[in-house]
Amino acid sequence: MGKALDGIRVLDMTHVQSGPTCTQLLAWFGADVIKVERPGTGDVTRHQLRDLPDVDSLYFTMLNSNKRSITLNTKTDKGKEIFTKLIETCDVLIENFAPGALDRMGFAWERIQEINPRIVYASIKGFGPGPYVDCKVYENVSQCTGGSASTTGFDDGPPVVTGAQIGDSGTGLHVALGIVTALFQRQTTGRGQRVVCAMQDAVLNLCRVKLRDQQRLAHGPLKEYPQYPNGVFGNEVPRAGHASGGGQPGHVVKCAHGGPNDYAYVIIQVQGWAPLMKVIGREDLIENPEWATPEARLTKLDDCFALIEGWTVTKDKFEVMEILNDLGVPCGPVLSMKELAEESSLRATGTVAEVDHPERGKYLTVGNPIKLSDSPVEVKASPLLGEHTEEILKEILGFDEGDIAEAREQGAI
Ligand code: CAO
Repeated sequence: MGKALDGIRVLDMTHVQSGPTCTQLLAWFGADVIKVERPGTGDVTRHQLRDLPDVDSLYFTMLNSNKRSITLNTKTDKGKEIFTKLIETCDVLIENFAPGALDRMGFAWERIQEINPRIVYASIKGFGPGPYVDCKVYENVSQCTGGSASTTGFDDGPPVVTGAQIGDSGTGLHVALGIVTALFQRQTTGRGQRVVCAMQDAVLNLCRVKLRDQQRLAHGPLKEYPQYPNGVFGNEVPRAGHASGGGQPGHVVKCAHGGPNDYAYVIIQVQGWAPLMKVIGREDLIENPEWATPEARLTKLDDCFALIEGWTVTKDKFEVMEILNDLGVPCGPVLSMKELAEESSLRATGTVAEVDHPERGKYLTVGNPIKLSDSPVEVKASPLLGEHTEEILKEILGFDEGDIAEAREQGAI
């Protein structure tokens, strides 16, 4: 079966996490992704956090599957010549270097357009235009500058960064949409365009509900926050602990066994109150006016969840899920990475996939979470450094053995 992005060729100058997540998605959807890496070293993550000696790290292999790798020093004359030819034949160029790096190589947007007016040129940076435009940025920096850290954690503790890589992988997702949208518009205009996404902007977009709350603060306390009614609200959105960001109160509650992840998250919808009280043996509170309505419960949400926890601690988190799900109460067990890796339903859908790598052997990765009915995804191994250099030069640029030897002599590949 064909793939959604068959025929689209991506010149991938990305490294570390944010850019590679984007191009991995494009590769899964069928694009021919050509990863350009510096000869000798390649993407820095090949060597970072290695679990096995002399083998590409899981960091790299889990972000670069289904791509081809060409080594190319784009700072040499021959390297620039090859890079220019590749730009001519590609539909997309993407990079996430420190600000200005591609311009310093001699490839400003104006020059790229001259070489190929149909190319979509995407960049990821830490910040958009403004005081920090020239700064280098990593994941946790963007979580701090995009509003996630200030709104995550507990009221009496410091700002907290999350395990979800919303700055890197979150921005990669945004950029993938930008690229596909630009390719769609190219069908009518015939022109490529510039796609830029700053990590600060992507994180803020994901923290949209917190900017909502910042504006609500001007009109009174945030009643679903744990600070209400006894705590103090300042003039900035406080950290909400485990409180649900929506209008439906929710909280983590302890379950049986007492392990670090023996918890479940339970939400009290209006219609969930009666079944919840019934299952925990407090039918007396179902109609009690002190407890029966969301308004009445708002001032004692801690008490509500303490009551529920009194029941959940007697049950396994999976039992809690099963029982409450049957009652239509939204809830979920807190799953560890070990449990997720072993979860058979995620294996069945390909969201967790086992991949065979020529040097490392079998390893687990997160497959494509976006499922298309007409574009199946087979997760393949990441490329070895420069694995496809000759293949790409021959197949795409028509190089012969002599041309390749010359490029090699000049240190370009
Ligand atoms: N041939 C020749 N030179 C190459 C090359 C190639 N194939 N690939 C990269 N280089 C050069 C770059 O041109 C750059 O050179 P100059 O400094 O002379 O312009 C140099 O390698 C280093 O690139 P860099 O500055 O991007 O790398 P860094 O390790 O110093 O910074 C990072 C890394 C991530 C902080 C920075 O790239 C950045 O801020 N990127 C944008 C935001 C981003 O994506 N961050 C998320 C990363 S994941 O947490």
